[in-house]
Amino acid sequence: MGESDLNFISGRVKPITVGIVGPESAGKTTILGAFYLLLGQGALTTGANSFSNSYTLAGWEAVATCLRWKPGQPPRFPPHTPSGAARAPGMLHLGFRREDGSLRDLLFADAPGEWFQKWAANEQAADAEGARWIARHADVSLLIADREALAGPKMGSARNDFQLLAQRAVAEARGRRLALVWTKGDVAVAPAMEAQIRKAVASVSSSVPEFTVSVYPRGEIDAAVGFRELFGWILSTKRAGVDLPTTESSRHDPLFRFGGR
Ligand SMILES: Nc1nc2c(ncn2[C@@H]2O[C@H](COP(=O)(O)OP(=O)(O)OP(=O)(O)O)[C@@H](O)[C@H]2O)c(=O)[nH]1
Ligand SMILES: [Mg+2]
Repeated sequence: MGESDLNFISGRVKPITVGIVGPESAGKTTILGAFYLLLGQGALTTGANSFSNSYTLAGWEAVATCLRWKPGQPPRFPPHTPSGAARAPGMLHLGFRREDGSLRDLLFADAPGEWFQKWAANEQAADAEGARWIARHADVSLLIADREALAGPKMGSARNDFQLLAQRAVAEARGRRLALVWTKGDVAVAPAMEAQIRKAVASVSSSVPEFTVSVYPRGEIDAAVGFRELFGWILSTKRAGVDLPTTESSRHDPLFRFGGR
């Protein structure tokens, strides 16, 4: 779904847009594929939010198909998300019906990590338009910390890149919801490194929630648990109400001040 298709959804009620912000190969598309597979099993949400509809089933199938077990073929990871010429990110839609009958639309932006790397280095970079769009429009941002990169041979530069991206994302979120999401939770990371990553996020706001996801079970913990917790938090997003001025507002209204002519 592209930017111009969004009218289908936003005509009804403004959807909640979720931006997944992280470098290349950080596991962003895998999160979306896992959400979709769990949705198909009825295991993503509870009865309080039941799946209603999606305008982008073909798109969801495209991200999740690699992760599925097929006869004679074990699951693979999704291919690298191409940056291509498109300037706005591809959007994936899910609609949920709540117990009170109301609908809630979610839009997930699956952007290539390259965009965010360019955006982190230079906010005004010409080829970071997609990252800027996400930062501007996301009601919820998932800031991705790739545990594999933070434990690998290039952990120092992965940490520096994260700090830069976190700074940019936190500044841009300006009060909107932001979570720190550790991907590849099956990979061990040095506690000192974990602390530095948390510090990079907490320097601006101390109440950033944290989630850990992995496609592999971790000990006793089922792999689905992390994805489900993350999705539950996303679904609990409420749109901030509009504060209309209440005090003596009628006095400022030209009609009441000057009367009709
Ligand atoms: N160990 C482990 N590796 C994972 C996990 N999830 C993803 N990976 C690895 O990370 C790679 C990249 O995952 P993607 O989901 O394609 O990453 P992405 O952030 O969408 O990457 P771009 O599209 O290039 O920006 C995969 O090919 C896997 O090798 C996980 O839960 N555990
Ligand atoms: Mg991707």
